[in-house]
Amino acid sequence: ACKPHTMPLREISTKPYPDQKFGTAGLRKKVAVFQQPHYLENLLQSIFDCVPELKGKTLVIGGDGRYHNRAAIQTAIAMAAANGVAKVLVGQGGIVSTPAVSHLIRLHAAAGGLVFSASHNPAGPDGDFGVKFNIANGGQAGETSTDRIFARTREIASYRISEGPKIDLDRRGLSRLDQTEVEVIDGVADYAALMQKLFDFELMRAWIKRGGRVCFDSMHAVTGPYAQRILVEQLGAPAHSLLNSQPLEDFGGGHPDPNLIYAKHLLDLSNTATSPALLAASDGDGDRNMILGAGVFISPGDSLAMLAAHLHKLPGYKNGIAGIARSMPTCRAADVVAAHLGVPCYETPTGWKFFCNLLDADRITLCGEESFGTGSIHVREKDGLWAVLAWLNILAVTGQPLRELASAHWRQHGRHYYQRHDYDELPTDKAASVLEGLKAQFAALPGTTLGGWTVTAADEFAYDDPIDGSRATAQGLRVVFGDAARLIVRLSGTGTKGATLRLYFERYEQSADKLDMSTREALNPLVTLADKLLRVTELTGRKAPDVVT
Ligand code: VG1
Ligand code: CO
Repeated sequence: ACKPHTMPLREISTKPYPDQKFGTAGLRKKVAVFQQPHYLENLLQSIFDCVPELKGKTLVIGGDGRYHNRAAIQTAIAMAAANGVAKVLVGQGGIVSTPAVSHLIRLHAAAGGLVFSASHNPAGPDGDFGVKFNIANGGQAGETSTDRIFARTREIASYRISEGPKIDLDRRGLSRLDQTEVEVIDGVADYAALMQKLFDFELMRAWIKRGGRVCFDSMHAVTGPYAQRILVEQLGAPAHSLLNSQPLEDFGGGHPDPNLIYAKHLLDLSNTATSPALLAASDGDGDRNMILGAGVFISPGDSLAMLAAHLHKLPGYKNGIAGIARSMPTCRAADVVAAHLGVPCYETPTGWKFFCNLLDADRITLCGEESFGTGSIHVREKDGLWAVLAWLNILAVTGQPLRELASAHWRQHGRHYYQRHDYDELPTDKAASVLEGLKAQFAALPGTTLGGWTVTAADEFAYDDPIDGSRATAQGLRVVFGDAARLIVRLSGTGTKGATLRLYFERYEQSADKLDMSTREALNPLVTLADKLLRVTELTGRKAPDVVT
């Protein structure tokens, strides 16, 4: 029976949930916020109201397995039924990675998808929860659409929800809720089939059989079942190649952020004599990746550039690449490869949704972000396991160790040293004062020489989408020293407590004697210069960044 549930108007006017605005990647809040009566319902009804295309069509639902995932999925299914969605596809156990949701939407011509995830943010009853809404192309809804949804959350007075029975999420198969067909599917199968089309599974299997070793850490988040199926069952890697592959509601108390801090054990392992040839980790919802080889860490910016240089060797990309895109703070290593290949390189604001128009228009084949996110035209989200398989395929096809591939790349194209410094949980006004302080110096900066580099531009990044003409403003501040270096400052759009200030440092070197510096040594002059320019300590009281990656 589908009875419209009417939320009393009084409740709306005293509690308009003023904070349901989407950030860089969906809406993220503490679990307790999502558990407030009608909070999730308010948001979901606003989505159904603003996206009438969902009526009579298919909706894909999945999540990263974190605490509250199952409850949220039941609510979403019941509301989809009451709002006239024809079919819901939901992953078994509620588990579907972000890139796999993107693929399922495209494969089944769904009108959209919901991903319940706050990515790497800590999980559990005291942790975070999140909602991402993806549209028919498989990518996250753009800002115009999410702003409309946000506005709607403040207007609605009621929502529709079915009062039928709960769906058994653990049993695969078809059932019905009111007029809606609900199918619980294997969240891995279609994704694994897609990977088989893109990569040379025969060659990778042979490489592993010959003794090529891989170590992949799922960090107790969503990629465990994917890695088990693909790396172990399909490619023949021994079971001990996988670490932490059981998805847990609290991610085992860990922080599934694949970087040198939270996956330091992989860095340590890569520096031992018995290191596997490829070491990798993925994040909470499976869209990011960290890549290491024996004795070498591949920075995300390098990974993007090197993938661009080798991609044509892989079956799914044998015709080469149409172009590359990187988010503005990502280092310019990809630009160098793009110029070498004679293809365009686009610079977009942070957040994967900005790549989707370029992918849809075939302007780019590959794109990436400094935050350990890489992906391609195969879906409309970044894809952690895809990047790991791409690298595995490159190792198998070139027969060269990762370390040698990296040095050869730097010798040919030069090296971009890169680091990000995060200051977490700052009072919002203090974080803003750092940005304002830098902005105030913009007019005076060009032409001045600082730390041996001359400023060629200082501005606030804005992006005009070349496909739909939309403009995104206030996307971060940048101080550019020609090709030699860049300093970038922006505020995070994914944090749930206070403001997170991110500082990005980039330095480019081409001469042979400067290709093997430590990142720290290479960037030290830039960090010193930033201290003077930004006065972070003076303005925020913080002596050092909380996280350096
Ligand atoms: C961060 C990263 C950004 C990434 C976003 C979502 O955003 O910097 O590159 O796209 O997280 O990734 P911000 O606004 O906090 O800097 V994920 O894996 O958390 O969905
Ligand atoms: Co993620």
